Amino acid sequence: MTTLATMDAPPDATSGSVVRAACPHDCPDTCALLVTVRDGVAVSVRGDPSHPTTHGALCTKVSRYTERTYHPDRVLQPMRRIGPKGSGKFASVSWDDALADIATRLQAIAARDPQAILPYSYGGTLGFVQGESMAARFFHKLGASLLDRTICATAGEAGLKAVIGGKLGMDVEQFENSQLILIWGSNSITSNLHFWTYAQRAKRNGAKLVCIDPWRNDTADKCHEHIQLRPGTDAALAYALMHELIVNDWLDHGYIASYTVGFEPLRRRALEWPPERAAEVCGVPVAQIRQLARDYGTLSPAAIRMNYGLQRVRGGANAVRAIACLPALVGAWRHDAGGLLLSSSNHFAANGAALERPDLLAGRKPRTINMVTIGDDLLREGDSDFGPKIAAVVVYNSNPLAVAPEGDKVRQGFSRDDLFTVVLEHFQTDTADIADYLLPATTQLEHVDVHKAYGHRYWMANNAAIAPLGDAKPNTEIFRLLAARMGFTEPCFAETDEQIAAQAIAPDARNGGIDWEQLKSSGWAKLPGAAAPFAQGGFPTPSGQCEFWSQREQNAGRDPLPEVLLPYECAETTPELAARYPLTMISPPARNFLNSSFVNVDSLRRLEAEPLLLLHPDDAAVRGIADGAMVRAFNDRGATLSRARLSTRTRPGQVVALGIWWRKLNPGGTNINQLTHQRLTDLGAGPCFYDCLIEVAAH
Ligand SMILES: Nc1nc2c(c(=O)[nH]1)N[C@H]1C(S)=C(S)[C@@H](COP(=O)(O)OP(=O)(O)OC[C@H]3O[C@@H](n4cnc5c(=O)[nH]c(N)nc54)[C@H](O)[C@@H]3O)O[C@H]1N2
Ligand SMILES: Nc1nc2c(c(=O)[nH]1)N[C@H]1C(S)=C(S)[C@@H](COP(=O)(O)OP(=O)(O)OC[C@H]3O[C@@H](n4cnc5c(=O)[nH]c(N)nc54)[C@H](O)[C@@H]3O)O[C@H]1N2
Ligand SMILES: [Mo]
Repeated sequence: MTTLATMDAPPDATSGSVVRAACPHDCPDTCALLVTVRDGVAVSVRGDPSHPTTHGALCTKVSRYTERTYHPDRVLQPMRRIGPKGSGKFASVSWDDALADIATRLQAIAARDPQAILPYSYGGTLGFVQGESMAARFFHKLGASLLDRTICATAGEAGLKAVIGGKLGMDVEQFENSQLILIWGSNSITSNLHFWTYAQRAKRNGAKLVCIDPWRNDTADKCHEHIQLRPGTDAALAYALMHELIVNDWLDHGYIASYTVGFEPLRRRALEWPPERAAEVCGVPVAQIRQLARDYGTLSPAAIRMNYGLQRVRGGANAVRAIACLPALVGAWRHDAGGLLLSSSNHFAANGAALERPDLLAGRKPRTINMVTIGDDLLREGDSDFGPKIAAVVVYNSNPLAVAPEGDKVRQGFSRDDLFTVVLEHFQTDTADIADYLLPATTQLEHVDVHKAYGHRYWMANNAAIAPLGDAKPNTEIFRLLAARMGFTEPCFAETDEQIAAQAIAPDARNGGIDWEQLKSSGWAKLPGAAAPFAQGGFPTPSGQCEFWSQREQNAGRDPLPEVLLPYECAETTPELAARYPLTMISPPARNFLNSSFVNVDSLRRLEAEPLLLLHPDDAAVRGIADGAMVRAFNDRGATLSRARLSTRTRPGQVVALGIWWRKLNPGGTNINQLTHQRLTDLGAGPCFYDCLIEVAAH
């Protein structure tokens, strides 16, 4: 049955009207917002107290959303470059002139080969309307190169898919009833705050909380136990847990027999991983692994909240595969409050084909560019293998100069004088600096959108609260106008944002009866469906079972069982590199930024102060680095400056750099991605941001 929020917007007669909105950011929480508008001005953004997973609370960043929207640095007019490439010097132009010139330039390139044009977009907004709707239609009709949007989650997705069939899992609202919660590769207080509320309730109910993470982050501080493993060793830990579950017979034989395939080969593989062996690989005490296995095997219901932090290494997908085997072994899926959650995305049925219209390709099969390797790909010449040299990039909802790996290559690529770059943005980011045209985009308060979530099960509506500021336009409108200039006459290019929003929610049993008209007034609506998705099996894998052993993986020439793969860069796999660059580096999110968004919001940047590098006191001592010193972090790919913070929150030999700073706001004009590489994960072709060797020296 569908639960619909039918409450009217709370009356707020004295202080203005209240508009129901949704947080657009790339975060599992997708909060329900109440925007108070007075005389056409948004005066406050609050969390909706009636929305169960938002429960009236917002993170610091989004509670300052009006500061971001009305920021004096907002780009509010179309701008054309006047200085040399990358100088960031622009003059304002009219929309007419900008659109006419952009259309002419793109048409000339398309006449040679449309695949020389590349869209580049990611998670600036996760809305279906301002994400890949009109934009995708535009690039499909054009026949532009396709973009593989891999920069965040595809390794984890591939890992989940192999074992449980997709991005499905526990309902976050059930975690409060768990007896054991493993928070695995996630700094929940930073990046999944509303889950943390449920974890705290569970803790108050007597649950044990364990954090599995290479550094003692804020979340680890508040858990009962912290397993401080080396990055990229999670699969070994998961196998050691399986070993203990097997030898102690903490197994749910009934669940295994009814709902899984491949237990025998998995058992044999797991028996190769006694805790002693994993302890060596992971760098954690044997006793801690044994205790964790005992807890997992004996406390019920047992829940795992994985997040994407653990899959940004070479073996990221296989680590997720190994962990995804655990709930079935102990029968945790039988319980509403047991099992695992990495992403809830596939609980929703979105109508991608209607939104993006791949049929506009009309039989053409453009090449696909992986967004992780944008640095190398922009620097590649055309050839029969690669296809045409990239001649134009249209960037929206992303800031590749700051977020893509091996930043110096990315900068060099975008600096090519023969590259035509259009950037749709709110601010003059690092990427905007290097554009030929910078086009002003609206923020979530100024446009319409509809959202699913990857951390809960509610469809969310975003009504526009205010009119666009200045000359800003929604992404959709910019592509609509460009399509008209290019002579695209299909009716889909004339659809309004409302019409697009109405198509996003597919008429599919998974969505119950939820539709856009209802959603607009209710703000949010929960998907139907049982809390425990796999209580009686029903995994959307080829066999319909939880696949410990995967025929599909074997057919693809890969290991049919989860594999333990150590990082590309570490003492074991690259000893010579490790001799020169002995420190492993991870660069997880800073609490008050969202990837590279909010870095320019002064009040939030003040909270983060400066780019910080956490260094263990032993590592600092041998390098003569004092707490608070400016340090240079470097490897063969480049160098960047940070402020050293000596801390036992990290382990010896490992540094933690909180990101992601804008290059131009980071001392020295580069950021942490100057050091990361472009190699891809085992499955899913994702990035390896946390698989990186560096050296640090006093500056
Ligand atoms: N405030 C804030 N919130 C965010 C974001 C943000 O930038 N800022 N980013 C958003 C985005 S894009 C995403 S994808 C989501 C998820 O965001 P995630 O990137 O998953 O972010 P974190 O929760 O910080 O999780 C990363 C954690 O994984 C740990 N880690 C690193 N390597 C390993 C490893 O090999 N094994 C294990 N076990 N742990 C490892 C890091 O130390 C860190 O504590 O959060 C979103 N929420
Ligand atoms: N070293 C390191 N690098 C990382 C990570 C890490 O942990 N470490 N995390 C990675 C992860 S998980 C991710 S998801 C990526 C994120 O990479 P991106 O998706 O590029 O995220 P942001 O840096 O937040 O940049 C989004 C941009 O979109 C703009 N924007 C927002 N809304 C709109 C809109 O409606 N229209 C237009 N035109 N623009 C809009 C914002 O102003 C912002 O500049 O970064 C990755 N990079
Ligand atoms: Mo992400």
